[in-house]
Amino acid sequence: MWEIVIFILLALLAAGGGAAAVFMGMRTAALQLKLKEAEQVRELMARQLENATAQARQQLSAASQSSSQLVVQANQQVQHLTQEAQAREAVLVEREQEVDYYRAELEKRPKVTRKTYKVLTLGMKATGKTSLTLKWSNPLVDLGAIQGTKIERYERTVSQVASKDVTTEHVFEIGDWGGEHIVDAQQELITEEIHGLLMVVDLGGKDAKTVQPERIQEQLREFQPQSLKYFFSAKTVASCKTVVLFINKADLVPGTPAEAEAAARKLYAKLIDDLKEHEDKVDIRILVGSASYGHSTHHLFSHFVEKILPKNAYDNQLLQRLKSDGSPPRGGGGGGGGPKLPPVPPARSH
Ligand SMILES: Nc1nc2c(ncn2[C@@H]2O[C@H](COP(=O)(O)OP(=O)(O)OP(=O)(O)O)[C@@H](O)[C@H]2O)c(=O)[nH]1
Ligand SMILES: [Mg+2]
Repeated sequence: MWEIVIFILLALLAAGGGAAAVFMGMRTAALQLKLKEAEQVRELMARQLENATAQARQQLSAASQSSSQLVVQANQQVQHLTQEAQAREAVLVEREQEVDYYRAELEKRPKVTRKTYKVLTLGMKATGKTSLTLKWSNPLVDLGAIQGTKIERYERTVSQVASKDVTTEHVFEIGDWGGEHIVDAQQELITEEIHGLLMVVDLGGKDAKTVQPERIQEQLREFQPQSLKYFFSAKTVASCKTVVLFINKADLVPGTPAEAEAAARKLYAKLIDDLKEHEDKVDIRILVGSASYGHSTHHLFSHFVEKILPKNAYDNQLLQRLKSDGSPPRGGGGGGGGPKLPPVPPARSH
């Protein structure tokens, strides 16, 4: 009986041992599987790590490459800018040298000063003041372009006289007042220092074809003795060297210039006499001519030069010019017994 029990027990033990062995075997297999899986995961992670490291290395090297490129570019730019600054500095130095050179040249030259002599032109509207002014102060002028004037100022350099270190430029400044502004012209006469006065009257209006006595009367009234005395105030005669009465539009009188002059002087005899009343205070000159034809106009320049310009202000060019113009008429002889006025329209040269 005991043997049976022992046998059974042994059998049970054997069976239990087998089962345990089976169990252990299964357990081992499961563990081996887990181990394999774990190894696979480890390998995967190792590969990923490797990839990530390689990528990071690549990025690092790219970054370091581009930063060194930037450094190179920056260096090049700095070099370029430095060269440019050097070039500019060289130009600047050159310019400074030029300035110094010209300054030194200027220092060597005599200084230029200006002496201005004022000539005032006045008269009633459309008597030909502007035509006349442009004729004697600048003969190359287109008279076709002239319109009514308020005030025009022209300058004409008359001469240049050089002394040791100063060149003096002598200049005529001509104020040409429009006929409608005769009061303003008188005002300037009173307030400014005037060296010459040019009174312009005419023998006919704007488009006159013959002498117009009523217009002449109007101008005689304008310049009656009461008004004339304003032109000869103490202030004016202190600086004014000459007063010229220019009787314009002599071309409206038929005949020779001598006949035209005689007729014009007769028509304006009253004004001429009234002006001569002041001859003791200032030089009075009467001229008869035509701004359109240039008759007697050149006498104005030589007359103003002779009366206004100091003798030490003449230069060679001016002397030549005066010589070719002929000396100004004495005692008011405009054309003398010269040829008849040319039957041609006014010059229109530029
Ligand atoms: N026949 C003739 N006409 C002249 C002469 N001089 C000027 N004129 C004419 O007269 C008109 C007036 O001439 P301007 O020179 O403008 O006269 P102005 O005195 O300056 O005129 P305002 O400035 O308006 O006072 C123009 O039509 C001229 O062509 C001249 O000698 N003979
Ligand atoms: Mg005018």
